[in-house]
Amino acid sequence: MNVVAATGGGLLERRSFLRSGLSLSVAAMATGAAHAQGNAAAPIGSRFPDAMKSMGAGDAPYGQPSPYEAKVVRTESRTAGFSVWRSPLQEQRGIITPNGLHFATHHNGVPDIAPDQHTLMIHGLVERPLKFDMARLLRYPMVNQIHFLECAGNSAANALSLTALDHTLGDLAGEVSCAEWTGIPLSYLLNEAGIKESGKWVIAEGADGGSHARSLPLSALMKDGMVALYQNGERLRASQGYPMRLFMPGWEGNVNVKWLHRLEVVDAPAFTKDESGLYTQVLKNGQIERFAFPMEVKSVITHPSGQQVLPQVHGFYEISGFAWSGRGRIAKVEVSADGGDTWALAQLHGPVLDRAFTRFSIPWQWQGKKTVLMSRATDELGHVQPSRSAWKSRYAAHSFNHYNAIQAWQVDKDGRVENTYA
Ligand SMILES: Nc1nc2c(c(=O)[nH]1)N[C@H]1C(S)=C(S)[C@@H](COP(=O)(O)O)O[C@H]1N2
Ligand SMILES: [Mo]
Repeated sequence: MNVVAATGGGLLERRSFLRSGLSLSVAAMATGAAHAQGNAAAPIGSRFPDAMKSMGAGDAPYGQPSPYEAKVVRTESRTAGFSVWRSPLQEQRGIITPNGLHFATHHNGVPDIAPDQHTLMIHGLVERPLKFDMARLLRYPMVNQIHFLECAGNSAANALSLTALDHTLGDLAGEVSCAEWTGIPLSYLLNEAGIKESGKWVIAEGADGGSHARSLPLSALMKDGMVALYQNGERLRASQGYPMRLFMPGWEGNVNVKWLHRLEVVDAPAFTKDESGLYTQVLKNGQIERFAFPMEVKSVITHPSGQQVLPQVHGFYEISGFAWSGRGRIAKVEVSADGGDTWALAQLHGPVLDRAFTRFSIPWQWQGKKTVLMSRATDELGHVQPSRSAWKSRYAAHSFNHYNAIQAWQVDKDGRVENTYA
């Protein structure tokens, strides 16, 4: 890939790192021995680290993260029964969100549902109303698909706050995750029930306290909808809708009804509270935008990102992050290390999947100056992430759903990284 070598902000051609590791980039700079020292490998010590000298501990029936990673957790914000758990995106590599770190939004808490008590009902404008218990559902053929899931309200703070809040990436934009979902294509179940001519929409309802419900176009459900039963190879977490949820790849989180127990085929949307109140947007001209299902193209740099501190002044760093689009694959990600004056193409790390996180990276020679890092993703349909001001010009001042503007990080002279509006 051809990347502009050393753009204004010190972005490098990808191969420059592969040739020489961390040291050359530093040595090549006329910054003196002190910095090269900082990058040198530690001296080789004893061949026998302490852990080799005794018997190890026992293990647990269900594996847990290392106790040394105990700080890598979701963070909660809660108003009455409504709680949001944001994923610490800045701690993650690769593209799969570990199940324990998957973000979550619960409008009425997490219901306790025993699978042998739970059923899925399909009724309404169908030839044969059906009720499936778990044992029956588990016999259907299933598909495995890796997809992101993003709350429509992700990044609301950046949409609403007049000044950029100094938060971590997870706290700013952690209402998105990416997992392998395994389940039954909804078309199998709907076809078995037999849709009547007049059936055009489906109301999906969850078995939680607030009767969470959304209306979805039947045609889209037949094409893409899944009743998801597994998440990254194990049964869904309670937090994600155990024992089953609706999954619609690329669509706003809210329609992915958790603890799914009922699908009613109808001829028109129901205008439930969840779609008429919370999950609509007001446009600049005052018009209401509703049923805006797909999440738009977006990207975030995971490192360096908010509240991280670059461990040494001047030197080599990898800039890396996630890009995703609810409309298809990521085509390219550009990175700027000078506040948007110049841009260079980042490397996309495969697999580049449809409606999934794509990992990107680019080497960077930080020159020790105050600067602003940004990433800008483009999807295969040509949609490009807008600037914050372009995004704000489309929506009313108090609108915050579907925020996908470019995330900018200011790097201070002392290496501290902070959210900024560029
Ligand atoms: N039954 C039910 N389904 C629900 C919700 C809920 O509160 N109840 N929250 C929705 C919202 S707002 C989002 S963003 C996604 C979040 O899915 P997750 O918690 O698995 O990340 O679930 C959706 N499905
Ligand atoms: Mo959401």
